[in-house]
Amino acid sequence: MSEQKLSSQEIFALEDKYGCRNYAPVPVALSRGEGVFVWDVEGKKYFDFLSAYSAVNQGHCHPRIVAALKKQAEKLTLVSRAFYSDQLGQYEKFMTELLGYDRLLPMNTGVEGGESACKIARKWGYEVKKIPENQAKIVFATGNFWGRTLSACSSSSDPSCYGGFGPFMPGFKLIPYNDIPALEKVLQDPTVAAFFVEPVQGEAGVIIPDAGYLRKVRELCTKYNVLWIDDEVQAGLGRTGRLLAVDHEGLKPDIVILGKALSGGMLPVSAVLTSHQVMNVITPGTHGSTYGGNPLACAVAMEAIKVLLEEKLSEKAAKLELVLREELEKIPKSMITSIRGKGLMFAIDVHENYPAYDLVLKLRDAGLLTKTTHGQTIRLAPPLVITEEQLRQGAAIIRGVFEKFNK
Ligand code: IF1
Repeated sequence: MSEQKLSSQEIFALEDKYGCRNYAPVPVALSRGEGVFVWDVEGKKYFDFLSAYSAVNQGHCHPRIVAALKKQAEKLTLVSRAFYSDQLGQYEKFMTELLGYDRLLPMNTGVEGGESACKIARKWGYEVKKIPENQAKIVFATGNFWGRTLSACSSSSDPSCYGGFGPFMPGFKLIPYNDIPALEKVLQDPTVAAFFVEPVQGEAGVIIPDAGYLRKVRELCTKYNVLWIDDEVQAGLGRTGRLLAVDHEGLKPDIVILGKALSGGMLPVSAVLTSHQVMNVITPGTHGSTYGGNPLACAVAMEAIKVLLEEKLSEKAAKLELVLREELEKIPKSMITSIRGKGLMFAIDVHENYPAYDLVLKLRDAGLLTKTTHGQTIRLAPPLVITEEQLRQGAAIIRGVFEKFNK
């Protein structure tokens, strides 16, 4: 079928007629991406300040990652784990040595990484911590978001995430985020196997915990023999200005989950990294995935990480944090109630007098794409390849839209 040139309106109508309405996208239909820019089907150019929720940290269609995708795609894409491939072992070695872990479980989506981490933690609880069978608990923090499966919904504190999807996974407990006394109390329950937490909460609106919180998480999980599961799917891989967000405090979780930018936005690739002792509770036949660890994913992920490292994108994000904060602070103070950010993972809370979604539409019209989360919060997360000049240009667009809106 020839590639039909559809208008934006035709695209909106097609999805509305034939698709599951599980999203209400910002009305813009994109057909091309390059670096920090995307273009709609009418040819209009935009700054991408969402980065596919931090999955394109390396920028859209990074040439090195596209080349790695093409090269591997013409050789071997998938053999399943019924057989070995020449890519998986190299990828596992590369990633475990880079991050200082013993073993890597390759999966596809971020939520599969989370599900796998929960399975591993439960089995470790029974076999190593000697928790009585079927009594293992996993503790989560309110405001968490780690995907859309029934387990992820079961751990959510957000009714819009879990409503209508019960009954829920047993053995999941919730405590407030950034609350050490609550954590210490719950970890004294000897049936707790793990504490599953984001180093910076993304969906909740870029909630940054107090300095030292994660260090106390590490100390308490060690003290009570509980596995610390660190969900770096969104905050990781350079987004907050370090390779892993926990690197800001030099900490080592027991289990790390990666996703999103692990493939530079090419295809779903996630990973769970941990020690021999923890990973070895998973034995042949106790976990798997058709596409998990496929040679295409491995080749792409290795190149995506090499790009992150060789282009020093974590360091760039750390440096540009100061620029973005400085620029955002020029927005009229009466319009914003809070600016939060680490690296290039920012969110601004808009005063209730100014509908944030209307501002998002004005930003789109002005050539910058982003989205709200939880009503009045606007996320700002450009690809980490953005230059200082481009960042200031994007921030000027944001400031201009706010100032015009305020008239
Ligand atoms: C949607 C949110 C962001 C994540 C963390 C695991 C996952 C995610 C910290 C699961 C996924 C995505 C999911 C996507 C939009 C986006 C999102 F708004 F939903 F919450 F980023 F904030 N851990 N987040 O943020 O990874 O299975 O999606 O690969 O569901 O709308 P996934």
